[in-house]
Amino acid sequence: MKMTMRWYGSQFDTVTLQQIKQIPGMTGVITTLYDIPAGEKWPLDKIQAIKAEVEAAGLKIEGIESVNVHDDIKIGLPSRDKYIQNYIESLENLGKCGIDMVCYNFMPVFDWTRTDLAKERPDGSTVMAYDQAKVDAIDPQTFFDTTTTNSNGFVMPGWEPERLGHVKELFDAYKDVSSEKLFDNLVYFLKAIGPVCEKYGIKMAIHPDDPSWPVFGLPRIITGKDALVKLMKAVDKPYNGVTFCAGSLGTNPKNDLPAIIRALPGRIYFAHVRNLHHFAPGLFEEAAHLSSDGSFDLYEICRALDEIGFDGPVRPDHGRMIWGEKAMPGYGLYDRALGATYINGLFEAIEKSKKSK
Ligand SMILES: [Mn+2]
Repeated sequence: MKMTMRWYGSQFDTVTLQQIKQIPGMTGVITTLYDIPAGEKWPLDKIQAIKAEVEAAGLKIEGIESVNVHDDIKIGLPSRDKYIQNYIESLENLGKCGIDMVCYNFMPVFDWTRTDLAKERPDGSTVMAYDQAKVDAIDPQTFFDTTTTNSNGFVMPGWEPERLGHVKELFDAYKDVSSEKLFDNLVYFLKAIGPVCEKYGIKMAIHPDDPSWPVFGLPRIITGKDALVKLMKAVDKPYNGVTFCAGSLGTNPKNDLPAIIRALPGRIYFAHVRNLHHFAPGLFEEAAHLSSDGSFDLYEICRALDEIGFDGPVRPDHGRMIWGEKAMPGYGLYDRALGATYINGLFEAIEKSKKSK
């Protein structure tokens, strides 16, 4: 396991590489070219520049989150081949820089969805929260507008104003895309990028849908164990893998998180380890990482990862907003640093208890 933090680049992130470097056990970052819209090519010189910047801070780029997939690819429009070609060239440039893990998702229109970006908890910290009743009560455009105006002035990942300024058109474009069709389009995409992944040893790690059920009537297909196993079989090659995200898969309390990990030996390339607190089905808030603060057993999650021999990057994923910090919701420094330290402790204990047996 390699402990990492997501970092959006010095232009966009409130957290610096120097701060990340000072978190005990932190060896790398997961980054992206945040200003390149989905569908465009990633220029080699820009990748080289961010790589040099990260390495100058004594860290390593352990992977990319994300190279976003253009909606035309998800919808399966004839223009998808042009966008897939761009994606292949982006992977080629990443491969040339020795970057070999790419997280992506296949969620239509919206990326991860929350109805509250700063819900106050009794201790004064704020967290992102989800309430299905609120989603059911509003239309997608209003939902998009509220989310973007409440994000502290930050553009959140997957919520680009240029793209989501056309929410209605996007929804229209998806109206004939069933779950089956979306899945077929994903397989088409994965097969097309296979050769470049194999050439550079790039591991594609799909991020599960968040929340793990259809939102606003849009299909969601990466929702649990069966879906992930089905996708691994549909393109049964090492380059086709998974980002295990506890927070996303765990939005559905029926998902047994350690069982999902054990069902994917050798195919998990990246792990997002965090906690949620469930109040009722479809009603939850993000919690501190500690098992006792939420609904998940983080020890069992880390133990399952260790058991399948997972050796990829882990990141603490979202954190609470604490100590008066102002940052992109979920992506402050303080609580993610606390989370990383806790996760490191769990892995150390698992490692040592195995040796003592
Ligand atoms: Mn995640």
